[in-house]
Amino acid sequence: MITVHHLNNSRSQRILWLLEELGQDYEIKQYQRDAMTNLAPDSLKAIHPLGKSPVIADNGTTVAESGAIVEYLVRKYGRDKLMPPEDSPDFISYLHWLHYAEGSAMLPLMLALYTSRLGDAAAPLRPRIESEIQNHFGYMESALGTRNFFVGDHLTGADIQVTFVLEAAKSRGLLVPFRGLNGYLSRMQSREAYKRGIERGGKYDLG
Ligand SMILES: N[C@@H](CCC(=O)N[C@@H](CS)C(=O)NCC(=O)O)C(=O)O
Repeated sequence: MITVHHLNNSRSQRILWLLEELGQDYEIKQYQRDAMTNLAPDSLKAIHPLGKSPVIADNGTTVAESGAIVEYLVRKYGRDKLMPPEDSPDFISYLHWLHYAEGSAMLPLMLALYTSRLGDAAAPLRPRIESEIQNHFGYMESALGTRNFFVGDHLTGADIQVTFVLEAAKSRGLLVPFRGLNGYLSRMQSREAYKRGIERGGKYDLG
């Protein structure tokens, strides 16, 4: 049985969605963010030293880091779903988007979040952060174009990784200029498996 260590309002929501897309049985262990600090409880450090979410346990194997979890679950349980064949031209593109989401696109969003707490002291950093947000979201918007998915003609794990980035941006009012990404996000959120993941995970509000 797969256990998802699920922190409210967090990236682990994407793992619940993925497992619903895969039609895989799983159980959820819930963790709540601290109301003041928004940090995860220390009990999550007993599962993995970083104390971050998501983490999964699968028959004694613990996997942390959402890109690694998506790759692990799709390879193990995907049965040809949610990733292109490794010998197809789409495979490199799949790897790119799968890792780009956390490896690159989240960084300017996190910098915007942290520096927003610094007030005027952050002023010298803001132009660079804002231009990087335009750079990354402009890149995603033009790469998506009129396509339904980031890779090929079907949902892949890469879409699940990218969708959280778009949700995080939208929650901070940063997605407004990107019409294509807004439409894509709505389509992802209207998938039945996405909605089932939300029902299982509980209230989801990135604030
Ligand atoms: N790149 C990591 C990021 C993990 C991460 O920072 N998770 C956040 C939730 S979205 C977390 O656990 N925050 C609580 C904390 O840092 O205490 C991943 O994708 O798994």
